[in-house]
Amino acid sequence: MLNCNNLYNIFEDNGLTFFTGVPDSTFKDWMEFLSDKEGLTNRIVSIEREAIGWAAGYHASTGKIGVVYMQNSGLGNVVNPITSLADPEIYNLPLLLMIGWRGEPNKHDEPQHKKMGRITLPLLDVLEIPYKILPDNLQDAKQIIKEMKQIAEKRSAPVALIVKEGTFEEYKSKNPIKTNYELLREEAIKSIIDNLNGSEVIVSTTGKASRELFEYREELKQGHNKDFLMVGSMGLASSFAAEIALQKPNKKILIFDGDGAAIMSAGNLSTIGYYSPKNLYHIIFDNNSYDSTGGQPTTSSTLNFEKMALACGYKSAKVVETKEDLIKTVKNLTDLEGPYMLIVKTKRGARKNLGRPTIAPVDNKKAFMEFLNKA
Ligand SMILES: Cc1ncc(C[n+]2csc(CCOP(=O)(O)OP(=O)(O)O)c2C)c(N)n1
Repeated sequence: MLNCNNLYNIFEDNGLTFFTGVPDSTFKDWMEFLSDKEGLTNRIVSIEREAIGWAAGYHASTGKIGVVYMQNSGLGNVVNPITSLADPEIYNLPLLLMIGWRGEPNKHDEPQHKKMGRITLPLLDVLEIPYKILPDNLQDAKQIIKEMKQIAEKRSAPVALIVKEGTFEEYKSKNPIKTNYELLREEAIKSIIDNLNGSEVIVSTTGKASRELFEYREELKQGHNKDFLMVGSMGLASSFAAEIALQKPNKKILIFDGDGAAIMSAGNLSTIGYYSPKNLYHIIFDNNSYDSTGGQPTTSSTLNFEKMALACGYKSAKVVETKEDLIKTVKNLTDLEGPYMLIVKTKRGARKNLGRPTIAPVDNKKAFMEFLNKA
């Protein structure tokens, strides 16, 4: 395993002190280290493709190479800017991609990572991006990082380091960011479920929100057919739910979203406002962080979701910070005209023993469609 400080020294020796990207649990410790370390720049952004723009801007203004980190699920999001901005046939911009390898073949991982895990290296081949796996010992890592940096420089084009799970030694931030709200996301989810009438459809976002919803339904023995657990495709819960709301005007459709996922698909708030489904209730659990990948900050602390929703054409929006206020609001939530946004301020964090959905995504979809299409 690599000690984060020692690894950073290698980056620094190679002039690599600018980092940007969307977090991944593969480099949770590395991200905590970057947040503590002085003398570097770390821009945590809202979607991977945006990070290519930040790193390209960094190169244009300094002549130096930026490091762009992402989970391999974000690789699809960067294909366009890689081929149309950084590519040697276009602007010829050097970048060092650091890609977390979820779903590595022959290792156990969640269903949504399997395909991308299998095609990560072939996809880099197709994109004509030279890559190496980041070794987990310092001596080899030093050699590979130097080599990849030189290739990026020589070709003035993107190169990639593939990061396997378990590459980094544990690192705990000395200044963890605090969110001083009453509720945890899981408590908020439970309060909402307890105060709905039970006929509502719920589309829940990527990460721990879906896992918590699944476990609570298990505990209550309610089945899962009214819930669509969007385990991958971060940010798409809102568009998926909005179309269902338009197609099924007699059903009440709720979105359980994260602040990170909502910001990742911020454009969709405007699309929702434009098509304006009256039966859509967009609930955002705003913990100011990408909690599911280790609690790295999102930009929600300087963003006003309520104003954003109204500016995008939602009928109304409200922020709640306490359990009491949440329960009061949920009791008659679906009597209101949508699209409606409810922002629930929550603390970071989740239970250590939180499980994962035990139903296959395709079975979840089948049961969900049966429920939706019942008269
Ligand atoms: C395209 C893409 N990039 C990154 C990830 C990794 N990822 C999974 S969950 C998550 C954090 C989600 O944050 P948020 O929506 O705020 O919800 P929270 O975890 O805080 O409940 C991230 C970054 C992903 N699944 N897909």
